[in-house]
Amino acid sequence: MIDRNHAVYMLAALALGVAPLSANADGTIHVKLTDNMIQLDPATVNAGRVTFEVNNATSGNTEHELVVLKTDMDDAHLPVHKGQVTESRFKKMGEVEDLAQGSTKHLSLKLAPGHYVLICNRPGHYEMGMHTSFVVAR
Ligand SMILES: [Cu+2]
Repeated sequence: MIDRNHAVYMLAALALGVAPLSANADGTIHVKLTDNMIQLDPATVNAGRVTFEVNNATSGNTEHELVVLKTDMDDAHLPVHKGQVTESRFKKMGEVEDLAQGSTKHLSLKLAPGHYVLICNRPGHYEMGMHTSFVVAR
C-alpha cells in the first residue's frame, strides 16, 4: 500500500527530473565549524558541482573560514608555520572567509574525484583541530 503523500512526492520528484531516492543528488555538503572541529554531512560526494553550505556554529564570538585543498596528505599532518598551514604548498580549490558566529556562507566548486582536505586557517585554529578529510568519488 502506498502512502498518498509519498506518492505525491514521487510524482513531484519525477516532474522535476530529480532522483527521489538519492540523498546526495544535489551535491550539497553541510559543513559545521565549531571551535575545535569541522563536521561534514555527508563526508563523500560524487564528482562534479559541489556546494558547501558552511555554518559557523562556534560557541563564542569567533570568526572562522573554510579552505578547500586538493591533497593526498593526512589532514592531521599538514605543514604549519607560525600557527597557520602553508597554503602555498597545496593546490587551493577555493575558500570562504570571515564567517561570523551563527552565519552561513556557500561555496560552489567543480571537483574531480580524489582526496581533499578542509581546514580553517585562522591563526592557531588548524592546531586546535579544525581540519578534516573529504572524498570525491567517481
Ligand atoms: Cu577557525
